[in-house]
Amino acid sequence: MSAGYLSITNNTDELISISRVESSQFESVQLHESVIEDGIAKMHRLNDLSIPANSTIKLEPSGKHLMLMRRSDTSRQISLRFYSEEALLLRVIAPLKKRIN
Ligand SMILES: [Cu+2]
Repeated sequence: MSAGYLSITNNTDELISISRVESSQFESVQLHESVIEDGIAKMHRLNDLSIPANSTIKLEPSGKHLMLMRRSDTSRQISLRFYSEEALLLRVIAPLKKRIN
């Protein structure tokens, strides 16, 4: 299992909601949020990711992130597609890194 971190900027005047993320290199990609409950770090699955008009959200460790499950190749680059309902919003190519903490 891998985690995906990135910043996404919405430079339109309308809220954008990302409802689905896909990668042909993983069996599934989920939107997650890390929270602390009773002193224990947990992750929740999110149904979507809202980016308010003219703002940037950060997917980062101990916050919202992508959970990339069951990888099906060995490439050093990960290709991701972000959708709002059926509309493709964004394509991202990201490097794969070893966890450093
Ligand atoms: Cu997660």
